[in-house]
Amino acid sequence: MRTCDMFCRVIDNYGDAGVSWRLAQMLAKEYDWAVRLIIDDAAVLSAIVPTAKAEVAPVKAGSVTVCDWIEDGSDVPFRPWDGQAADVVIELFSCRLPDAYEAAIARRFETSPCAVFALDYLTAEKYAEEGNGLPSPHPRYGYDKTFLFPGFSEKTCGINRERNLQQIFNPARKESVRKRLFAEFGADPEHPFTLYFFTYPEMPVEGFAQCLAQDPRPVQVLAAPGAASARLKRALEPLDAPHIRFVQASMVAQDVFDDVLLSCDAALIRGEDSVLRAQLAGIPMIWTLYPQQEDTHLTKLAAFASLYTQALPQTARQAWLEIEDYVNNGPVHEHVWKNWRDHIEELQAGATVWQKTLFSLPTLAESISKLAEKKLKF
Ligand code: TRH
Repeated sequence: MRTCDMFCRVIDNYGDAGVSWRLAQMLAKEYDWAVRLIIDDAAVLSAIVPTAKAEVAPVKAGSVTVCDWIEDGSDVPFRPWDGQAADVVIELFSCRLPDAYEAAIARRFETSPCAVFALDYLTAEKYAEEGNGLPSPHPRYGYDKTFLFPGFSEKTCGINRERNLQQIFNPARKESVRKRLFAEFGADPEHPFTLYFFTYPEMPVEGFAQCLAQDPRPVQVLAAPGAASARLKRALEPLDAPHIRFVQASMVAQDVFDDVLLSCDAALIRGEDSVLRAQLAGIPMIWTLYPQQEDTHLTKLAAFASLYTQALPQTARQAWLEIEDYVNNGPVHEHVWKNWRDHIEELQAGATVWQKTLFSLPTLAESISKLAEKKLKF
């Protein structure tokens, strides 16, 4: 039985917990590893995976135990801990491992190998290919930590997706799932165009409400909980736009989230994990990126755009790029939504091509397990 300890600090929102949980699940279920997810804010994880609660429990092959991260200064980074490092250790998103745990890794290396990884965010930028698999010696103990960069090519460690994803996003499930879920939300399952809306408050939400109002085609907005959705609702109220139906969705468990995406015709979606799920669902999507200082998110967007739009005809490509610029960068452009919808069929065809590309990439769990086995041989 392989043991694996994953460490995650929640910076904000749900993404860090969401990505960690998915990966932990895949390593446990697809590779039969005994995984401990040590997280500093288990409450955030519980919000999207209600069954995932921190517990002091022994680890089991094929399952994930969630543990509270006990802050530095303690000799015990989580409980129960026997003072040993696991076979595989994953430090997520530069969270820095606890001192006591690093010392345990160094002790383990004296007698047997340990596979230590630092997992970064998903990106289409070149550095993901260049940096993936590179080792970095620990400044104090000298053992190697290997960088893992998820990305959209074979040279990266791939994407965080299940092996059996085609079953989850099976179009044959769409109609029944949609009927059931939309009834729960009070949405119309027969509506010709439903947009799932899950974005950051930094987005120009009021301007987007105007864009929706200016295009007379009916749209049902299924809005995720959050400040941006509340603002969209307020902004739509005074507009005389009976063709827009606003429906508030509740927070759903991560597996139901996939079904929500499968049920919708398109998504305006944020972050890392959610946007990847929308792509895997094969629906046209507009991506609002996690805003970063010095606008580095725009560089990230440009790298992604160069891949994602490859299968699109020029005019559809332009429409997608313009709406992306609008939602992430905010220049006033009242026709972006209308132009984007004008190209919805081409955008849908492009989304299907891209979905196939994603299904052909290595999965993150597969890359980690292969690399780990190599490292553990020496
Ligand atoms: O929530 P996010 O914006 O979070 C992250 C973090 O802020 C992180 O620090 C940052 O670096 C990263 O964004 C880019 O976005 P994300 O990644 O899309 O995560 C949301 C998770 O929440 C995802 O796993 C899906 C899940 N979710 C549900 O399970 N149910 C829901 O109803 C909703 C709305 C989301």
